Amino acid sequence: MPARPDFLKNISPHHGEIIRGLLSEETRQKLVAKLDAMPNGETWYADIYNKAIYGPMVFRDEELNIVETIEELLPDYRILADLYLEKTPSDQGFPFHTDFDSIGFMEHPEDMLTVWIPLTPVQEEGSGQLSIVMEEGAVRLSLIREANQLHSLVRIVDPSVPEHVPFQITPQEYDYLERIKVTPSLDAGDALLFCNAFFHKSENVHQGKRTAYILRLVPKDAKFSRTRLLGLKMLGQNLAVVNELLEQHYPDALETVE
Ligand SMILES: O=C(O)CCC(=O)C(=O)O
Ligand SMILES: [Fe+2]
Repeated sequence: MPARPDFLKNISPHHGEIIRGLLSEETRQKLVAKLDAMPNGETWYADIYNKAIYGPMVFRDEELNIVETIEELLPDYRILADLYLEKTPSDQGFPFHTDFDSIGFMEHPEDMLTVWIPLTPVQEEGSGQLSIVMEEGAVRLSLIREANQLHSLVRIVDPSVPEHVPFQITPQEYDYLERIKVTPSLDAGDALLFCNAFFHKSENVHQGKRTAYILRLVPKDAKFSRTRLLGLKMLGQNLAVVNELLEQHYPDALETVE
């Protein structure tokens, strides 16, 4: 992994970090047993993954010790949500994207940090690794998309804001992302930290299935946007977390929409 340049550190200090052996073999087995026993989710994620559970909230399970593990690793952060994705050769997964259904509500979306933990090894082509971008050109491009999407969310709540042309990635830009992407090799239970406001991509699986448990972290002092939380609520996105944040930070806003 190349050294993180200052511009990247200043926007997202942990982007691209790899933690070896974050989850012990024992924890991983317990986690897999719990996720296996849970039914497939019902959100649109389940259309592009073999199994996708949006917010199984298993990190709250004391026996897994995940909250303490993260507290030790990143004491300035707390876990907001989790996600489980099972990918097989017939599942397309995500091409280069950023995650605005998860982070559109942050005052600073780049503050949200993902801890991506493969539960099967992802060490070669065809194993379903996760690729991220680290170059300033690509990160700036993702921030253009961020501004564009946050503007659209504001428009949901206030239609008097004029529409802006949608963000579209050109074939040249896509080729550029492919050329400069970084694809770490990880063992089961290792973790890749990345900023999900920056482009990332799910690589192909050639055989069997790749499983990943994903944590969304926010700084303990993170600020959330009332308008954009309401926008996501109106869109019906990520409702478990959005409703919880509205109740905690803007209970008055709930009276207006319900
Ligand atoms: O694991 C995957 O296939 C995609 C994960 C992803 O896009 C994310 O965690 O934001
Ligand atoms: Fe993503």
